[in-house]
Amino acid sequence: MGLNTFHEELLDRARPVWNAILSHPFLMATAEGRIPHEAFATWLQQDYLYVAQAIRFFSVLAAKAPASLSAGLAASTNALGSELRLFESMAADKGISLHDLCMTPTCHAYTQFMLATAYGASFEEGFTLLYGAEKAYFDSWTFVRRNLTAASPWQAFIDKWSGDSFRRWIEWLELALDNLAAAASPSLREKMAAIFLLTGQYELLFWNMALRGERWPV
Ligand code: MP5
Repeated sequence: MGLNTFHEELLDRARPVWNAILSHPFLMATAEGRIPHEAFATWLQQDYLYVAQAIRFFSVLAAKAPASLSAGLAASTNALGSELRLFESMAADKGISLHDLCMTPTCHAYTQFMLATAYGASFEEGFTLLYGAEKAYFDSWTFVRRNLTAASPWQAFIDKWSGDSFRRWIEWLELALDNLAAAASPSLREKMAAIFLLTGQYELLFWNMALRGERWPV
């Protein structure tokens, strides 16, 4: 345990949440080519709204970052613009509308949590949220890629989040997070761990939301 890096310790503590993500029926059905169009469309629409808020989240983090991390964060903020274009071209290709979308409760809560953490908590906590969200996507889409039974209509998304350049970004985040944690007090490290667990829970809720077609009660 003493030999573990901080990000490994976080993943270890979040194992039940991660196991639930990596056995999620949304991901298995996507891998096996039997995800209902409606469920995937809901994910695509809601993630489009999520990424638009992620641009704000990244920008706030970049502004608060120590000099050693600000360029890396600023570059990835810029990359999110082309990510939105990918959602738009995939949506157009598959006949999914991106107009007049309304956030589901889970997308709303998750993005509010993201922005509140970036604005109100320490940089270290915001950065931990970023790592949790990105790592959850890397692991989720890598799971889909490994379990693919045939060519997927959603291949562009699978490639984006399971490919080499995204893996290098994850490694950059892990090294940076471990360095931040090494310089942090024990109480700050505990706050970072709490943020990481919440992020994992929201990632799980996001797949639930898409699969079940979550709606506001009224
Ligand atoms: C990501 C995402 C990955 N697009 N959506 C959710 C719900 N979690 C994580 O973030 P990014 O910035 O698209 O790589």
